[in-house]
Amino acid sequence: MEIQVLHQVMEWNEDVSADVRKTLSEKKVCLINVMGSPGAGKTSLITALIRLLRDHFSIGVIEGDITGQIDAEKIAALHIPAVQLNTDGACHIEAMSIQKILPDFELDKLDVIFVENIGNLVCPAEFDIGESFRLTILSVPEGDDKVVKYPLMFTDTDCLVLNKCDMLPYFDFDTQRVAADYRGVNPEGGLFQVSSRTGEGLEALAQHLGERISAVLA
Ligand SMILES: Nc1nc2c(ncn2[C@@H]2O[C@H](COP(=O)(O)OP(=O)(O)OP(=O)(O)O)[C@@H](O)[C@H]2O)c(=O)[nH]1
Ligand SMILES: [Mg+2]
Ligand SMILES: [Zn+2]
Repeated sequence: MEIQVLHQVMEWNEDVSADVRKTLSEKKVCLINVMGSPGAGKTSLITALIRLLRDHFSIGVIEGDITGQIDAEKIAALHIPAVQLNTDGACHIEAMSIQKILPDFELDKLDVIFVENIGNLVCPAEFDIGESFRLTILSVPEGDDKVVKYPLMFTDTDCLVLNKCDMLPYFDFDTQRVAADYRGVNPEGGLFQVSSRTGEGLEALAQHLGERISAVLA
């Protein structure tokens, strides 16, 4: 399968997140910025959510990776429009790249674009890419102290998804501690416990996202 690969603009650029947001607002497309560590389950969760949401919304995906197109191939295999963004070493996605990629999608036909950010719990949170909302994934094997240690990723998000909950019996991971830490820094944010593997908790998350998407489309 032929995947379109674009490269991130590396020189410093002005913040174009407002332009991206304006374009998406005119076209009524909801951009969801999915962030989390390498291997937290970003692609797995996006894939699972596509299955639950595709009957209701027209979906596209931008896959951010330093190099390669493994994740975009997984999305394209579901017959979902996918563009691979290679940052060539940069550890986050910038709005400039999103602005460059948007013309590759038929925006008039799309309702949602998931952006899988670079696997990184730090600087993706510092960059507004013009998203409608942010989703942060923390997976059980990463440990339950991450909200305290990487605060920005949890304060500057709209929704925290605890993934790999099927692994809870095998790790010392205190979900109540994570919930309390998260509530302390982000009282308004959504919180969902899921397993992208077993499907546990995904219906509730899909329902929540569906409501958020519908609000953008209205
Ligand atoms: N047990 C379990 N494994 C999971 C779950 N979600 C994802 N995985 C596994 O975790 C590994 C990483 O998942 P990915 O979806 O590739 O993670 P990612 O965040 O997209 O990784 P990068 O794109 O490399 O940053 C894979 O082996 C998945 O099968 C889950 O809910 N439970
Ligand atoms: Mg991935
Ligand atoms: Zn970075």
